Amino acid sequence: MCRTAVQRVIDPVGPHRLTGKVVEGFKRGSKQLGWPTANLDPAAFESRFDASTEGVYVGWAAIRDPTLPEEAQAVHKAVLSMGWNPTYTDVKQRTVEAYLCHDFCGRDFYGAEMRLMICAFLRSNVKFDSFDELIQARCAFTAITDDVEFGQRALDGAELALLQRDPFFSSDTSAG
Ligand code: ADP
Ligand code: RBF
Ligand code: MG
Repeated sequence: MCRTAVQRVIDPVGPHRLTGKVVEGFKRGSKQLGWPTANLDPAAFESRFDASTEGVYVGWAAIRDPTLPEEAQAVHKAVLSMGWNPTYTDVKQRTVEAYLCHDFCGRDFYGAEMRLMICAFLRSNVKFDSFDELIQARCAFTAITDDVEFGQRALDGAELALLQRDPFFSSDTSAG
């Protein structure tokens, strides 16, 4: 049984427009959790938020990589985590990492530019007891799975849906 209650809200923020390269992490998103997360280069966000800013958010994201099929380069729904991955003790750097709601068919896109618009806060990051125990792993898995489902529905709301067509995603310059 999962003992950590997870409550979600849809609290509009910003929106915050961030542009940066997709960098490598610990490779746990896809392998351990079942949800790959494109990690944004810290240079793109470090000066934008103070160190206490954390949480699970929803937004929109686009990957610029001409080697990807056109539909893969569209503006996708994104459910993202910002913070210190409190469940893990080896994460020493704050991450902004986004699951893009699109099937990239096994392709990765490390080094590509990601434009990420953070639109609403869903919940705080939770420190799960331990990832070594199956019961906690299942608990966290369920939490992220529910975030993705809840987040996708939240982005269908009129106010957040409109932001998918923000000029940020179509302009040649990436100033946020
Ligand atoms: P890392 O720890 O290096 O971020 P992950 O296991 O989190 O590794 O996998 C993330 C990588 O998987 C991304 O950088 C990207 O190249 C790729 N990827 C494939 N599909 C997706 C997706 N739907 N959302 C985010 N990243 C994806
Ligand atoms: N990490 C945590 O330690 N606690 C969380 O509550 C948490 N929630 C997340 C929610 C979503 C939607 C995503 C995409 C990630 C979340 N993470 C959380 C980050 C997770 O630990 C990280 O993606 C993996 O460690 C792979 O980098
Ligand atoms: Mg990742």
